[in-house]
Order: sequence, then structure tokens, then C-alpha cells
Amino acid sequence: MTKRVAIIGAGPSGLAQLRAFQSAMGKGAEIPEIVCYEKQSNWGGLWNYTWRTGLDEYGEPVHASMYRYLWSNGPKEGLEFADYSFEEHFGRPIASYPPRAVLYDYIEGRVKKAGVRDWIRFNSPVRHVSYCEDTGLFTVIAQDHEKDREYAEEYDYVIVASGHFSTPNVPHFDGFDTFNGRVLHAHDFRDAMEFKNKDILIIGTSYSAEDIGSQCWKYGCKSVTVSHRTAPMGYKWPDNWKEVPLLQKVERNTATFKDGSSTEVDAIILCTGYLHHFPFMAEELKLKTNNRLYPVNLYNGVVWTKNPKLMYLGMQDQWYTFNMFDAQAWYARDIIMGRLDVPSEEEMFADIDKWREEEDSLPDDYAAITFQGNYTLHLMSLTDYPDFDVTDSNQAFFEWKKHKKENIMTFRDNGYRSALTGTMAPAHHTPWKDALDDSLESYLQTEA
Ligand code: FAD
Ligand code: NA7
Repeated sequence: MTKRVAIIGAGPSGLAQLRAFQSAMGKGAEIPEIVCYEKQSNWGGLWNYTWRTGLDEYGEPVHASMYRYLWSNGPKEGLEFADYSFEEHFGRPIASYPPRAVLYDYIEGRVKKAGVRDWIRFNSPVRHVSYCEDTGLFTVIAQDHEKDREYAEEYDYVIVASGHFSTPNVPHFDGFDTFNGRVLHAHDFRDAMEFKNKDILIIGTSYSAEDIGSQCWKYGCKSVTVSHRTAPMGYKWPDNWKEVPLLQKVERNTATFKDGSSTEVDAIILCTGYLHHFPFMAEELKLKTNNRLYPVNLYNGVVWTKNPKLMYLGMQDQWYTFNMFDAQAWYARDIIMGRLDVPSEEEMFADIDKWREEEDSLPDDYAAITFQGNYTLHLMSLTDYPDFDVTDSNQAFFEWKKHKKENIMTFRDNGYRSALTGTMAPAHHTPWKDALDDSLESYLQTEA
């Protein structure tokens, strides 16, 4: 009987899995029956923008954490699909930091070409996944919002590709309940214009803090104060931007920090990261990890060691994204199709330990990028995913870091070489700080 595979999520990771199977089919292989469950009404995952926050039209938690005016926070040369270049999609070279809508178009272009949309059941959140030792099958319970019914189906394999930047980590600080402005998490941030002429306080020092602060600055907020728990970001910020120690308390509009300093603020944005959250997985199948490069219990970063018929995609903290998800998806496919074996549980754990020990000893971000590049390369070497030169992609990331250090508000004006086509990206027609229109049409114009 044909094997059945359930994929949970049709974001970049889930779509990578669909494309991996379709690619094998295109080369004449017999593939399993594939069912992809997607909670939203369209594909693209976080790249599928919605104005909604809180709950969606069906009462489901809104998945989206992306906001208007979001431009890629890393060079596109670091994420390019090895089987579908930017040049193939857009018909010409484009600049290195596309806005969200442009990247969405690129993600969609590949899967439209592959013709895999019919494999996806939209408006279909998975409610529960369990495994039966006797039958050797998973039961997936899902909601069909269009027919307003819950139903169960059985599968030989399950691939969890539901993302991990959607359920906010929301700490409490003293006095929040007395604050006279809005307190929100980055997950609910949508439009920087809301904060025009306002003094904003940001908690956190990672990508969301840096980028949401920069958005608010770009769209005319009065000042940005960023509060750190561990260390300041240390970039050369504009004059109306300062970095302060951790927030201690809030009294009405006054925020006081660990060093005793204080400032008046109109809004507080918690850029405090996300939780790996899988309420739909049975306890013994549930990944529990913090945000790191090599999560626990996943052999080769993908295979659930306690039951190798279960796999997780894209659960790593991410320098590499789309091409790493692809490498994982091709690997997962080849295990399912019997082309690759997994070793004993003991060997899997020993291998995981080796990677995690290396991760723990990485001295800096440059080493972390190389680590994730090597991980992606390792997976690619196991399958027929087209080769690309990881050294070139690492190099794009290294230059990106250097450009951020030089000037955090102009780093997106730089271009990098594609590891696939060798083409140097052209400059964009308008510097990022002056480009207020983030539409696909505006971005693809050749002149301002
Ligand atoms: P997601 O994109 O999160 O997709 C998961 C999918 O699973 C969603 O469609 C969701 O609806 C679905 N789903 C979830 N639960 C269920 C369920 N129970 N049942 C059915 N379906 C479900 N990466 C970059 O490369 N460049 C960037 O510039 C960049 N910017 C980012 C900015 C923000 C604000 C955030 C939060 C992330 C950013 N990322 C960026 C990283 C991002 O994680 C990846 O680009 C990518 O979206 C991850 O793909 P994914 O498929 O693993 O997860
Ligand atoms: P990250 O990268 O997980 O970073 C979370 C940040 O939040 C980090 O600076 C943490 O500080 C900080 N944090 C977490 N909890 C607290 C508390 N309790 N108090 C103060 N600060 C805290 O999440 P991001 O949202 O920035 O990025 C996620 C993805 O979105 C990323 O891949 C991008 O592509 C976009 P720490 O350094 O641990 O002290």
C-alpha cells in the first residue's frame, strides 16, 4: 500500500517538503501520498502578511509575526533556493534585501512552478498528533474550518513544519498594569506609523528589537530606547536612539532601568523572542527546546530520535533559512522513501551531542554562521539537492555583519554575489531609509 505522509504547515519549510517530493516525482520516482495541513487560508507561512493580530476569523491564534515595511534582515544571497534562483524568478538580477512582498513572490514562484498547491488543505489547523505502537501509525486530528468539522486520519510519517516564531515569549515587568500607553509584543506589531512622534521603549536586543526600532525610526518616531538583559547591541545608532540596562519598573509613563536612570515613554514593545510551542503534539512526540542552532532530540537537526518516522523542519535558530529548510526537506524525503537509513538511537544521540558540543564552543557570530553553513552542507551531501557554494553564502553573511557594524541604517544598501549564478546584486534604486513604499511594484522598478 502507498505510504501516507502528513506535513503540518505550508510555510517555507513545509513548502520545501512538498517541492522535495515533487522533484523526486519529476525524476520518475514513485512518491508517497502527501497531505499538507495549513492553518491559514494561503501558503507562505510568516511571509503571508495579515493585518490581523490576536485571533483570526475562526478564533485561531494568528500565526503571522511579520509587519508592514519589513525588508529582509539578511542578504537574499544567504537564503536563495539552490533549485530556483532569484534571476530565474524575476528574469534579471535584483538587489540584495528585498521587502517581504518580493520574497513572498519568490517563495510562491517556485511552488507554483512545481504545481503542489493541490496537496495542501487550507484553513485546516492540526489539533492533535499521536502514535500507536501496535499499528505503527500516527493519527492526525485536524479541523476543517470550511466544512466546520473535526476529523482524524492515519499516516505512516509526520513532518512538523509549523514554525517557531509565532507564539510570543512575554515577560512581565513591575508596573506594567499602571502604564498609560500600549504594551505589545513584536508578534502584534504591524505598522510603524502607529508610533510616529512617539517615544518608544523596546525590550530585547536581537533581530526584532533592532528591526522594529529601525522601522519606527524610519517612519518618524520621536525616540527609541532599547533595554537589554545581557548586553547592548552596540551599533552606531542615530542621535535619538539610546541603549540602557534592563527595565526595573514602570510608573505611569516613566520607565526606570537597572542603573537607576529613567525615561518617559509612550509605548513599550517587547521584542523578547518566541516559544517553541507545539500544543498539538502528544507529550512523547513534543519538541521542547530553546531557540538554538542545534535543538535537542533531533538527529541531523530533523529526525525525532525516539521515533524516526516523525520529523521536524526549521526548528533551529536561523542564519540560514530557505536553503537550509530545503536541505532538511530533501533529507527527510529520502529517509521516507527508503533511500537513506537512520542509525541506532544510541548513535543518533552521540551524533547530536557532538554537534551541540561544537555549538556550545562557538566563539562568535562568524563561527555560528560557519557552523550552520556546514550543517546545511552536510545535509546537502546526503541527497540530490542541487549543490551550491556554502562558502559564498557564508561570505555574504560575513559582509552583511561588517556592513551592519559600519552603519546599521545603511547596511541594506549593499549588494552581494549569488552563490548560484555568480551574479553581483545591483544597487537598489533608493536607499533603504528613504524607501517608504515597500510594495513589489516599487521595488522592481529600475529607477526611483
Ligand atoms: P513559518 O513561516 O512560521 O510557517 C509555518 C506554517 O505552519 C504557517 O503557515 C502556519 O500557519 C502553519 N501552522 C502552524 N501551526 C499549525 C497547525 N497546528 N496546523 C496547521 N498549520 C499550522 N527569515 C529570513 O530568511 N529573512 C528574513 O528577513 C526574516 N525575517 C523575519 C522576520 C520576522 C518578524 C520573523 C518572525 C521571522 C523572520 N525570518 C526571516 C525567519 C522565518 O522563520 C523564516 O523565514 C521562515 O518563515 C520559517 O519558515 P517555516 O515554514 O519554518 O515557519
Ligand atoms: P530572539 O532572536 O530569540 O531574541 C530574543 C531577545 O529577547 C533576546 O535579545 C533576549 O535577550 C531577549 N529576552 C528574552 N526574554 C527576556 C526577558 N525576560 N527580559 C529581557 N529580555 C529578554 O527573538 P527575535 O524576535 O529578536 O528574533 C526572532 C526571529 O525574528 C529572527 O530569526 C529574525 O529573523 C526575526 P538575551 O540576549 O537572551 O538576554
